[in-house]
Amino acid sequence: MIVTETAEKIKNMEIRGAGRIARTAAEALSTHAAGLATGDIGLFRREMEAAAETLVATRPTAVSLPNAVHIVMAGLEQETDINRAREGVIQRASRFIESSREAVGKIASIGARHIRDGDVILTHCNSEAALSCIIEAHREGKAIEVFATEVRPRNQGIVTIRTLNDAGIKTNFIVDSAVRSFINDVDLVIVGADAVTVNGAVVNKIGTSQVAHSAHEARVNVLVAAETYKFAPRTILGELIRIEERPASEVLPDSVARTLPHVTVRNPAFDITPAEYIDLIVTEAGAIPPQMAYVIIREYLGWGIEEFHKAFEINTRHEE
Ligand code: RUB
Repeated sequence: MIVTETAEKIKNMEIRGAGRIARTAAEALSTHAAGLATGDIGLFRREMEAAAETLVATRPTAVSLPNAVHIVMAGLEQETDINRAREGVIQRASRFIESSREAVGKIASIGARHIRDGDVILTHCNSEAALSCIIEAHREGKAIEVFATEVRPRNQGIVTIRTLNDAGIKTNFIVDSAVRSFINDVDLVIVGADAVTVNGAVVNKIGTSQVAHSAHEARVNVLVAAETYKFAPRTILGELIRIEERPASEVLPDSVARTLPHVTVRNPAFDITPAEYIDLIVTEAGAIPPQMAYVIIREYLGWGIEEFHKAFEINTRHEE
């Protein structure tokens, strides 16, 4: 039940943002494992795998979700004792949730070092990791000012400006299309990530690549704040990150769309910013140039090649 409810909330974006999605999925797996009233290890494993698949299938782009599920499920296949299997899931989930929170704290202090006193920062969408850097710089006493975008169609910018306002940070709220008009007033762009590929490209909220392109043209640095579990191991095997396309009704009410039979609404939720438009990716393991993404995948996620293949198969099943 908890798995179905959580999956629904992730799908309808009641729970959103790559980090929060990952932690909530881990929590749901833990609660599910604790509540599975069976002494049969085979059945336990099958139920857990079905729950994992339900969660992973909710939103296809944020790699934090399959990575978190992979971490929580690791080793379950080899486990023969039901109690150890249950306990293992619960412990891995709790460790993941804790380390995810710690990661945001580390990113905040590393990211804040890249923000100077007097900087004007632009952010797009609502990223916990990106905002943590901005809030930490403010907490350290740096006089900063922020430009925050609206983020059509789901208006995550409202959540961002509430958080910035609550922190007492001077903030300008602008529509997405005003970024280029203001980019020359900006010293630094900071955004989050839903996925980072092996070649250092960053997948984030639709519009991020336009923001980064404008920043690149204006010689404004672009910093991405991303926990290591947002790096996408499967991209080593050439798998592309699937960009979620959400319902047309988020952009245009059905009543209007019905009157426009020749019009198709396109609503991709994310886009891809190439590595050359990104100056630095701040992870909990340190700030790296995007070209070093491979090192994070190898050293910090530490997935073996067999695991890549397995994850690849799971994903192919979802695509069918
Ligand atoms: C959210 C989004 C955020 C990243 C990172 O998209 O693109 O920038 O998920 O967020 P959506 P965080 O609203 O569609 O989920 O740093 O909080 O993990």
